[in-house]
Amino acid sequence: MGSAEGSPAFQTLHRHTALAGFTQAVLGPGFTDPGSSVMFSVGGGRGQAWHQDCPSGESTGFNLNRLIYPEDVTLEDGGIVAVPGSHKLGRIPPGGHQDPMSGEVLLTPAAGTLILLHGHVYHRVTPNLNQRPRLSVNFRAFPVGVSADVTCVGVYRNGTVNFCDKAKQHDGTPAMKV
Ligand SMILES: O=C(O)CCC(=O)C(=O)O
Ligand SMILES: [Fe+2]
Repeated sequence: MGSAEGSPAFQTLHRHTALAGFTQAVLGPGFTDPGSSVMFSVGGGRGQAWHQDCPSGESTGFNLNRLIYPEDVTLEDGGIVAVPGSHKLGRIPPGGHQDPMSGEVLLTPAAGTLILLHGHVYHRVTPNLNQRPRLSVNFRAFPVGVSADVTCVGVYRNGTVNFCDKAKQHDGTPAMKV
């Protein structure tokens, strides 16, 4: 993961009027979108374990992922799997990091695809079986009044990880036990 904020190409994409329009349609006016992240999921990697980007609890704070895929993503590269409607189901239940969940949907985005994903939705990325990295760009947005710090704590099936305290790790390594 790295910052691409200095790149004119990323700034153009980040500030694209269509992206702002979609975001405003979902979040309403006054949203913030402070940064961007580029994720290289290494070839032969373990994907990303089931997670929610932030705690769902009683708080209504959440992030909106705006995921853009610059290259075709095949199942072998690592599909993105999500459970529609799960942002209303509370904390992700305990279980295996890549075990199928009821109602899950698999997406293999073509180059240029934009996926809007509520941060409380249960989601995972399947292992990259190829030797080339899988690429995704995320311009996270936050509703008015919600700090970007809301995503400090990622929620996994068997624990949580505070990414503001330590380096990001999405490979299914057991997180802090709850
Ligand atoms: O790379 C992906 O397809 C999903 C990444 C993800 O879960 C996230 O950025 O929160
Ligand atoms: Fe995520």
